[in-house]
Amino acid sequence: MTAEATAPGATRRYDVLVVGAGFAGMYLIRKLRDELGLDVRVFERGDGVGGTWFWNRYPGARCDVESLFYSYSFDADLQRDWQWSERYPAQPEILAYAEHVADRFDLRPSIEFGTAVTAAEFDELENTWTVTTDTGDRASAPYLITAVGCLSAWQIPSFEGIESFAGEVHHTGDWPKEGVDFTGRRVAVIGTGSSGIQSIPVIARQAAHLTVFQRTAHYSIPARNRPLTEVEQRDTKAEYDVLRDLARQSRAGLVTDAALGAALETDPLVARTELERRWWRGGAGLTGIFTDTILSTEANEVVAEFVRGKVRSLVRDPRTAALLEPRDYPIGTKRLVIDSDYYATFNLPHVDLVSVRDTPIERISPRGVVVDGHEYECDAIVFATGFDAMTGSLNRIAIRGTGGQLLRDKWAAGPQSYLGLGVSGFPNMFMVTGPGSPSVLSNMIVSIEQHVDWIADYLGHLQRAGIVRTEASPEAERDWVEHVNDLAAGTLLPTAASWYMGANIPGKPRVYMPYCGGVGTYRDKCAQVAGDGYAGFVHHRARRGSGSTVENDGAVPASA
Ligand code: N01
Repeated sequence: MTAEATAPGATRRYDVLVVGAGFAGMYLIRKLRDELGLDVRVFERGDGVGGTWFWNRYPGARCDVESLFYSYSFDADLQRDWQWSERYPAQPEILAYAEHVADRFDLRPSIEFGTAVTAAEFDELENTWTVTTDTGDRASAPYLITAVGCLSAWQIPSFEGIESFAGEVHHTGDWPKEGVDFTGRRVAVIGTGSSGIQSIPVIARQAAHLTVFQRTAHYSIPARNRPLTEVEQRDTKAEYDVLRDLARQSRAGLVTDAALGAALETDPLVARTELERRWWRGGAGLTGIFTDTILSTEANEVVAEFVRGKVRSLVRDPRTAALLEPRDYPIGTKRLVIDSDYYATFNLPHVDLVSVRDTPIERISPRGVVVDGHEYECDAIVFATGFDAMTGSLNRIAIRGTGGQLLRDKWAAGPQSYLGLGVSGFPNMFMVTGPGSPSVLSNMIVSIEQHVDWIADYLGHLQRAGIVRTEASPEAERDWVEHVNDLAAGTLLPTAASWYMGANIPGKPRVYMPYCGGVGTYRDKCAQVAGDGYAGFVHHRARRGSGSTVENDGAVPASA
């Protein structure tokens, strides 16, 4: 099918509208356009592909998933041909990979760059979605797929006086393309999550002086990043079929070492040896060492205290070390950070740490950051203050479903979805890695591929069956939300004031948003739903004349 020719200003018609051209939007084009033959239109607010990796160009930006696995698996030639240079890929290399994929599969003609979707509305008579963009254009299609990313709506806290600051202001999630030169300048970094921890050592190498403002000390593990050898690449690629499959069935979309067992039942010497081994190997394997790290406070403390010991040995000044020791939440309940030289950076004479845990930032002055009456002068402020995660990028679009209901209103008390894929009251709309799916708790590319494959299979099914409208049933959605909440409640995960909980945004409801039951289990559940004729979705078939008939009532229980 092709878009109908339209007069200027008229609504253009397609088969599928997609919001976002990150890894999800790009694979959607490949799947829906090239395999199903659908006319797909993607709207992307950036002027290039890559999503997260298009925007997050801050110094030191690097993925915490190993490059050989942070890559698409859908095309054997692509995964064989592309050469990664390092164990953990840096942002420029990931962006180059995204651009290569866009060129290789000729994806760009399906994308409208520099175009943000501001509104999307479902027409109940026509069973179509119409989107409006910031350029005033309108386009409509039977299906709307959001591929907006989970960490795209960056946020700067509303500090008093912020607009009075005379120097430069940057947010890590909206970094200038041309880069920023901090040579000889006094820099303040506010925030010590993944973005802060990755950028601080690199900024420190340039800046004349660096002041880091830390509210919560986070757990950070050395990445031990290094160049990849030819042999590693060749051998991994030879085994890709098996390894990718294991990743798809795993907990986090990664091939990892098995756990030793429960922490308190493991011989302390064996436990310590394994903790050391994983620390020295680097990467995120530390929290997976015990089966109960995320389930029991005592077990968690074994790993947490091990990391604190490392902080004490890496940071020479005992007062600074004490501030950097993470104590405010169980390890693994906020995103574990993978760093390069983070703790050692605080041994440099021109780097200072200011704790704003007990005395918050008072205001921003024309000359710097004011805490407890003291003005820390600087020439530039880097806000590494994170994102309105998971729901922010969806809620900023006025998405209206049946009865004119706004998605952001429906989600006022927290996101509700069926499988993180569909939302009751929002027919023919699918979310890639939406809240209620493993998404941010997993290797995102594994989860993206699973969602896109599932959605594509479903669209194929709908077409073949002559179904014109599908929608998650309220019962299936309620059961799924309950299941997602129950799973989280059985762990330590909701105990941290994390962005997973919406705790970083004032006024945002505190709900544990991702599904924490594991990628493999979730995948099986989605396959089971499809196998049961898309149980939990209500289907309407086309009928001659007006309206449509209901094929099923979606009442098949969404048991988990
Ligand atoms: O954001 P964050 P991020 N005053 O929300 C602090 C992914 N990612 O951009 O912890 C003072 O984690 C806030 O303090 P606190 C990854 O999933 C991945 O770093 O709320 N401080 C915190 O220290 C990650 O988890 C990669 O007390 C304030 C920081 O700002 C996610 O993106 C790299 C404050 C925000 O940390 C988000 O990471 C980068 C205030 N008023 C990002 N408000 C990799 O792949 C907030 N803060 C490696």
